[in-house]
Amino acid sequence: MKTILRALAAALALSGAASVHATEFRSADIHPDDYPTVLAVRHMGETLAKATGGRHSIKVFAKSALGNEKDTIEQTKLGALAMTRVNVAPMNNICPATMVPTMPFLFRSTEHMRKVLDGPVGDEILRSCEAQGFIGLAFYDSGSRSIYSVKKPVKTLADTKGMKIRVQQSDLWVALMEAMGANATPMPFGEVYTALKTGLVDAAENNYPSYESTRHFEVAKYYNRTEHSMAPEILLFSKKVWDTLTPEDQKAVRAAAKESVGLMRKLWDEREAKSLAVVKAGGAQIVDVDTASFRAAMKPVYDKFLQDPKLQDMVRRVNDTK
Ligand code: BDP
Repeated sequence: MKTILRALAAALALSGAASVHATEFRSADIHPDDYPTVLAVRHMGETLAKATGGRHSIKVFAKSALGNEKDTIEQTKLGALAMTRVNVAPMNNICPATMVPTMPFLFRSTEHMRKVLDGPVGDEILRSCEAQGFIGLAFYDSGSRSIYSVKKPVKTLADTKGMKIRVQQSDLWVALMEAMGANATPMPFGEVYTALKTGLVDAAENNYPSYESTRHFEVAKYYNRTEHSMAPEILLFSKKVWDTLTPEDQKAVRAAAKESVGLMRKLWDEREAKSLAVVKAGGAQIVDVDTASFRAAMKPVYDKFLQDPKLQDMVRRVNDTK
């Protein structure tokens, strides 16, 4: 797979030499066409086309057409793909600063999360991915994530003990679930429905829109409001492709990405409300949780993953953001 990707990257790099002419940047997403992240990147493409007199545009490949998030991150790094929209989780191992906004119970509210990600800490995290071959363009909302389970509800920390819970592919996420006493099973998003249905896992965790769009609510009907993380989405541009662009065009790409954040937030808020209604109508039970017991169990996660003083300082600044 790696060799094929490298060959593809080389071929594209050659054709990329002509990038002063019209370029359609390919961007990947695992979500369906009507999902807020896909709509927001399409909108970004329209803004970019206007700003560059049609020289640059974006084609979004939705529904995992170009692979799961780990694959598209790899392709973006190689320059075979210009952009990808992923959650910060699969970047945690690659770019450690992305662990900060993933940390459990870090943000106090949506407003707090948005303020931090719009400010200097957000910019530092985006910039920190450059050394790994990615231009971090923007963060998108992803609401808060909660555990949804097949057989029994989760009300306190005692209920997650021994539960097999699917997580995203990140060491931090594995530790987070282990701190809850659960057995973490990392796997790509597209495999979760079957894993829940066949009993490979007892539970998964996500926000309302993903719980709804994947129809996971049909197989895991208890949506337990643990709200343990607000890990945002991140928009990544390939450094390899970036370096072929003129400074003006780089500016236009950045501006178009930033401009799409406002629309994304509006679409997100609407979709959260709509998804909640859909899952409830579909039989999901929304369970209230003693979140204090979960919060109290998270210290080992902070201790293990925030040993770097730079990351500790970021968390302190997040906490100080009013
Ligand atoms: C969704 C994110 C998506 C992740 C997915 C997951 O939007 O990027 O891949 O969760 O849990 O909320 O894998």
